[in-house]
Amino acid sequence: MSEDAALEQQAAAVLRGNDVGGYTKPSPRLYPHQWNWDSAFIAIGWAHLDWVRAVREIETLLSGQWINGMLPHIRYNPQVTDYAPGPEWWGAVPVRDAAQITSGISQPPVLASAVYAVGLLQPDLRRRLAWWAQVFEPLREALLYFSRHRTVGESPLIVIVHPWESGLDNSPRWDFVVGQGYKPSRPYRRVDTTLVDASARPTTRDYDLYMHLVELIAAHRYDLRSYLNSTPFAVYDALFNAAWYRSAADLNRMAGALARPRAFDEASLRRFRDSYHRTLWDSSAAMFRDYDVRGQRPIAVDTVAGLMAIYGGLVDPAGAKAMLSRYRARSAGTVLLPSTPPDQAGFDPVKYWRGPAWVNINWMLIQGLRSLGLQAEASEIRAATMGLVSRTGCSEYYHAFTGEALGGADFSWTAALLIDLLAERQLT
Ligand code: 2M8
Repeated sequence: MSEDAALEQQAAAVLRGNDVGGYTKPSPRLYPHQWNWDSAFIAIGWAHLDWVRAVREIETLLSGQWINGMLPHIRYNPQVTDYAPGPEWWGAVPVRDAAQITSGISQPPVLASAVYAVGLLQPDLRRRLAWWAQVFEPLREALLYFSRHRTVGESPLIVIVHPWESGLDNSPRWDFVVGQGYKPSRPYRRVDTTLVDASARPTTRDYDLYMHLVELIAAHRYDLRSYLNSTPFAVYDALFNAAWYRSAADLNRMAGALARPRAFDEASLRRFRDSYHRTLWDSSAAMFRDYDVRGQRPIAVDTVAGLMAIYGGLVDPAGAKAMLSRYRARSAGTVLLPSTPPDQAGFDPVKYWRGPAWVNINWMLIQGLRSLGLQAEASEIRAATMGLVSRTGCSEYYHAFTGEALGGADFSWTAALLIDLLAERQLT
């Protein structure tokens, strides 16, 4: 068997091992429920192995959609109790299907882009279009939720309200809030540090903030306008907003294929793109930075989130090349690409989103570079990513300097996106 075939088999076994029927656990014990952006990435992997199973993954995820369109970050499996925080922290949530139990915040909106990619992997045009037609409205509403309920004043940029919404939970970008010492009013438990070495997970101070924000947001029944003045955490996240923009563009592509009106008109997308540049671009860092909406100031911390405009299609090829080469120069001596460059205060090569390399982030950059026609740059990151996984397996993340496997083992999005990268290699 060739090395690629063996890798694919290994990755497929990870997905099958984490498959609980309707959804795929991100990892066997650490993350037993269904996560929003995980399932989007996971569906792309499934689409190569079993297209019907990919569709099922997304259907199950969409069954947790709220009345207002929000797609929560966790859809809880009621049979599972060894994850914290459990649903009791979120209280009653307005899910369309009252039988579903979810968290009360969202995650980077990559789903519409994943649905576009999964659809393209269905060669039967009628089946592809029939499925896109079925999920089009829920996807549009999931994106519109942010424009309707998560914007402030005139800006079309989207406010995230919890570090968990960023997907990059303990990124040094959020240290300015962690440092303020917020704590929840009630004791809470942690399961993660009983499963993974605490040195590779967020700190107690991080979790104190996470649980404080859960209490605050739940107490205000998930209405940003009601708690905006009392939350310390309301930010324009560069990755989240880039993901929204790419999803909006991909939904428009699906609308085109379905001969329907566009989901988002040109003028509103242009306004979004202009605001993204005006509010988030930092010329000294040569990348985008997040913005603290409460403090009305940019967050002067550089991480890989600042490159995600490449994934979003928010920069031109020359801009993308310049951003990437600057980031890579700052990351000399690391594996590709660290989640935080080593010269950034707060960098830690082991700790979760503070330095280690992640396959989903690399994969997103590869997609963006390819869309911009930067094939050589995309190929280099793709080879490095496949190298990381082939050396140490489908891990959650990888040590920024050594590539050592860290976090949860048998990690689903790593497996799924590896399958996608392997398939791309066969094409080229
Ligand atoms: C991590 O986040 C969860 C909370 O949502 C956790 O630490 O328990 C993050 O890496 C997040 O981006 C990811 O979606 C989730 C499941 O893989 O794990």
